[in-house]
Amino acid sequence: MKEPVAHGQVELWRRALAVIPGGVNSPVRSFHGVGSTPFFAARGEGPFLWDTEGRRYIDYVLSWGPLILGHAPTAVISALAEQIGRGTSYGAPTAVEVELAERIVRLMPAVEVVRLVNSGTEATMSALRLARAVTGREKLLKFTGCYHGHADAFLVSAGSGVATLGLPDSPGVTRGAAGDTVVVPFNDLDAVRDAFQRQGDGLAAVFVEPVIGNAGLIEPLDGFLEELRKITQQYGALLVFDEVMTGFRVALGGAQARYRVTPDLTSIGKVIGGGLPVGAYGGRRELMEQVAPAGPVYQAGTLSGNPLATVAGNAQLAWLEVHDPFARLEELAEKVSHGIAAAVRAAGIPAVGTAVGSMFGVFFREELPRSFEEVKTSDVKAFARFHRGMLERGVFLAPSPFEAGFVSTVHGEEEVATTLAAAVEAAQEAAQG
Ligand code: KE4
Repeated sequence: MKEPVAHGQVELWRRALAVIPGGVNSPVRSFHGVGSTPFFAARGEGPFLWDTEGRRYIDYVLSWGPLILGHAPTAVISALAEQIGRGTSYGAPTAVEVELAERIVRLMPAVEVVRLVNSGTEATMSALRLARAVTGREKLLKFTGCYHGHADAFLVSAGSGVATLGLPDSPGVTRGAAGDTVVVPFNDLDAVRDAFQRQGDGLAAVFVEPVIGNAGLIEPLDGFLEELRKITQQYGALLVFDEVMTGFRVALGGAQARYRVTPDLTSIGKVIGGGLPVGAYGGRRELMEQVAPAGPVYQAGTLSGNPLATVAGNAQLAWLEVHDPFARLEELAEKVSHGIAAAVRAAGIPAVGTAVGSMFGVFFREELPRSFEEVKTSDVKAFARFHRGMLERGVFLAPSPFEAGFVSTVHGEEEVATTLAAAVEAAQEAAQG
């Protein structure tokens, strides 16, 4: 493997490594998943990101999902500019957080009441506590390849950063925490039924990314989500859709609207904050009204519902609600994923592409994977070489074969053409090893 791409930012990288673990504030940003080192971002505008050396990249990471309107969209920036002069946080209720909650309730079919928090991790962690409280049970079932944030109970064969870093379960997660988590392969209903037959009366909830975005992009097989709904109802467990990534990304109302399956609880994040720190969990009224101070299940947060995150999220969701761009976004995501896969196959490397709404995946393997186990048979080394080649040609793909890609409303035909032209060259280079 060639030396990591220095991007002329070696000094910044040296300083970062001296004072931040691994030089980054979130592992997947380290480019460890592609055996390289990251560039340092300096500015974003529309579909583009610039590094501190002035190199421009067409950005398909988009802050790992939040920037569905692209970088610095007028709607979001003007809302923030108006708010910032009135202060950044009040520690008191605001009208704008009520407006954001009302919008989420209006748009997500399964959400009647919602609590805003500060990250997807907080959202899933709180949803799990609530599920355990209302069912009086302790265990949860999750799927390999699904990443639900870094709360202890979920860091058991998680996808995303953990899988990318090859840490099937993290040190520091206690036996007690991990022991309450049952993990089965995605799309494997026999394994789900078997888990419920063995310990159904102890299972509080099934957590699932309804479309996995943390193992590349894996769609549910026909009927999978519907069956999860039936099995959980049969055993009195809650069904929790982790829509932190799919929410307002695979459809205006998220996966629950796209697949018409109604979970009991939903965790969301990313898009609803317009790029500012945010998360939320919500669901059926009788469940959510168990959350303090309405009920006994404690959860809190200094900056939850923060006025900057809520004005940004409101502005972004309002734009989506008025324009509903999802049909066009899916066409764009299809073009990019299938075009990249075709370029890679033409260079002699097996590859296949897929898209769901504004999310896409490209796997360096013959067939579309139905589970994380299948994703792991991809040619990750060829992907790493391809990723570097694309970066050198000004295209920023997620620096891991276990992540999804994202398009925005401001990615146009020109950006797609540039991307696919770069893919032809980068694939031929990658094929030479
Ligand atoms: P955060 O705590 O990172 O806001 O959200 C955790 C989370 C929960 N659920 C799902 C489905 C998620 O995708 C995430 C976070 N996604 C990763 C991307 N694979 C965030 C990127 C990162 O970890 O830096």
